[in-house]
Amino acid sequence: MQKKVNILLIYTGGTIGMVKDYKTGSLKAFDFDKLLKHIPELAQLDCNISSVSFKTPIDSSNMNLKYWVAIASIIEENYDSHDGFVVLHGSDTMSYSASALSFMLENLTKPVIFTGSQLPIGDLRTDAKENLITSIQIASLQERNRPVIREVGLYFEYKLYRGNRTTKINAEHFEAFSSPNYPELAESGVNLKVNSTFLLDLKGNRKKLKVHKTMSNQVGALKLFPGISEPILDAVLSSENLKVLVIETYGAGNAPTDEWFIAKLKKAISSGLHVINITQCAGGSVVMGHYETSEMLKKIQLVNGKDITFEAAITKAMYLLGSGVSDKLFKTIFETSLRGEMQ
Ligand code: ASN
Repeated sequence: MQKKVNILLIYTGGTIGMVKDYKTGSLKAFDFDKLLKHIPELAQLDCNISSVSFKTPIDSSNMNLKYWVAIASIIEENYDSHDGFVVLHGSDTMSYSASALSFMLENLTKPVIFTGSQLPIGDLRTDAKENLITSIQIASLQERNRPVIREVGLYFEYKLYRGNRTTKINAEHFEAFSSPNYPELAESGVNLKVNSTFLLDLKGNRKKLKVHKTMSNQVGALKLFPGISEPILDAVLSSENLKVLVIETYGAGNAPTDEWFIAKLKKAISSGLHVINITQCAGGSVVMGHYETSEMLKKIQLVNGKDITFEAAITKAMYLLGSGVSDKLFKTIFETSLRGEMQ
């Protein structure tokens, strides 16, 4: 007989648990116990649910590295006693957090499902109930007494995605996320359909969970646009303590061929800055050398971000810097898929 699974809900904040401040009219986070009272349906689920909450729930625009460590630590402390984890999180930065946690939790063999909502749980037309209930069901899925999902996922509006492949694409629609370069892991319709072939498979890896709690914020980003000027590039490149710069280039990884642009990047790279080339297109991949406009970038050793999302690129860089990866190995490791975040 299958044992009842234990699910831990981790409440960090976000719209899902917000109420209107009638003085200002704006939404603010509120108490987690009140949130559970809004979903009596949880009692019908065939699993044991326990919960922990951030002392002060946050709007996810205030998310930072310290909070990521807090989430990772809660999962670490409860890893052996629980079969799955559901993280309730604001949607604004959920893709960053799901990406960050995917890197921080090495050798993960249990589900960590991020979810939230566009409307508060107390709202009549809320999307919160479906998102929360199905996330718990997904985290509870077992096959031969082991979890079906063994990675960090993000569930929103009937779809489960690989967390580090997602991006928030809409501030209004219930379908707020997309995973442009990787198929859905599961879809909720009349049946809960899991696309097993796309799940992360550790292939017999029996290593223990390793939680990485050192992340570095010595990371910056630059989005290219036609007419970008030298002082802008200078300002970014001369930022104090900058170790990694993520550049959002055009199309398949293309950039202006102006001499000053290439020369400044080249100089920065030879002084130890890691410059990562990702595309500002929602879908598709960087292919350096495909066009003349990316040949020089390849030559001066930009790191190839391939089809990684902006969110995963930033958090992977934070993780690699925090792990103390040597300058020599940074490029090779960044270009390798660690948690299914890139091709
Ligand atoms: N501002 C909210 C947050 O990210 C948005 C939401 O959850 N839908 O916390």
